[in-house]
Amino acid sequence: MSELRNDWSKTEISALFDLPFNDLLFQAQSIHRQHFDPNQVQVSTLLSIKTGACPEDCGYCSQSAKNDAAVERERLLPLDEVIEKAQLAKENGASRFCMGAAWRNPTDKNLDKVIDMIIAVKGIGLETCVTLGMLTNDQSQRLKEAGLDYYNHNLDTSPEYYGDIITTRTFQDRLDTLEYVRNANINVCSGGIVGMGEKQTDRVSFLQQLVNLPKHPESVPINMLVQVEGTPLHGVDEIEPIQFVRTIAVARILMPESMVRLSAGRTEMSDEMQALCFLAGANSIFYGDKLLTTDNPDENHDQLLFEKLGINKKHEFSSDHANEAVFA
Ligand code: SAM
Ligand code: DTB
Ligand code: SF4
Repeated sequence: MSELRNDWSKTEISALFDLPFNDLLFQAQSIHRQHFDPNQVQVSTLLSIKTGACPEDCGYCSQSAKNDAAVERERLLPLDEVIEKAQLAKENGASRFCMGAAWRNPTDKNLDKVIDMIIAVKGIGLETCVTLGMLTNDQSQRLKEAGLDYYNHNLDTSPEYYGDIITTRTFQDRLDTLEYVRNANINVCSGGIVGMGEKQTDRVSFLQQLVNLPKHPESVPINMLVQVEGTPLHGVDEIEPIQFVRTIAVARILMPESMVRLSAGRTEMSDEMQALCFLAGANSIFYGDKLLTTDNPDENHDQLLFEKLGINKKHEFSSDHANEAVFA
């Protein structure tokens, strides 16, 4: 079994990126097989519970009030609408329901409403994940008490490139929120975005930050930038597909027991590129035709891709149902 380390140097991580592609993929797939069923992929469905008009200035995001992207601004969704969407996600085979809000941070009043949603979605028999921006220690504890399974909060990029992408909150703010979530004993979902014009050294540094957290995040979303018109990053040089696959493989090698999620950007990827990502150790995706505001491949296409690749959907349950895998 590969050991879990939190002391990776940039030189070591760079050396992984620079391996011949076949050697890198062989190593990643070998490690993957020590910890996971190689033919199983976990699926989560996303819902934007509060869209647009966000005060933050994230350069990639369609929902920032500071960007000119044409997203329809919406208030916090009513509970019955969330329940309806969660039920549909469950019928379509999702095991986790992730709710995202375009907030810098939730107010305590808004948190009450999100807590009602978490309780209702858990009642349907789905795992819950929310991404609401920065949290305080107390808010993290309240989410834990409500039974939240995962909190998503991404580091997004390297500390060195971060200031080119976001100026309204610091990299340290993100680390602080992750610490509160970890202290509250909620599973951590944290990753970032590649294809934002960063260099390979930034991808090295970003993964170094994630792997050297006191504990590896249980879930690591690797997003490929979805270029949205009206955002500052629209038109940036795209990441070369093989470099993207390398990033997935390195994440898998560094964090052998974490779920590595092939997240945003799949609409722009060929089936062959996604197959390489699964070979490199990705074992989770977002399922359903929409991410938060942008398109995701439709469910029929994903179902067909899974059939072509012989992949089963993993039905993951909370810890009290651990190891209860059901093959579709
Ligand atoms: N507002 C909260 C926050 O930023 O912490 C939660 C929602 S935010 C949309 C969640 C994550 O989605 C971001 O941290 C970013 O990594 C990812 N994301 C947003 N827009 C994206 C895009 N255009 N392409 C790829 N990933 C994106
Ligand atoms: C994550 O890392 N990716 C998801 C989820 N966490 C919340 C969001 C992707 C958003 C893509 C752009 C959009 O649909 O607005
Ligand atoms: Fe707001 Fe989150 Fe988008 Fe940043 S990523 S602008 S915080 S919704």
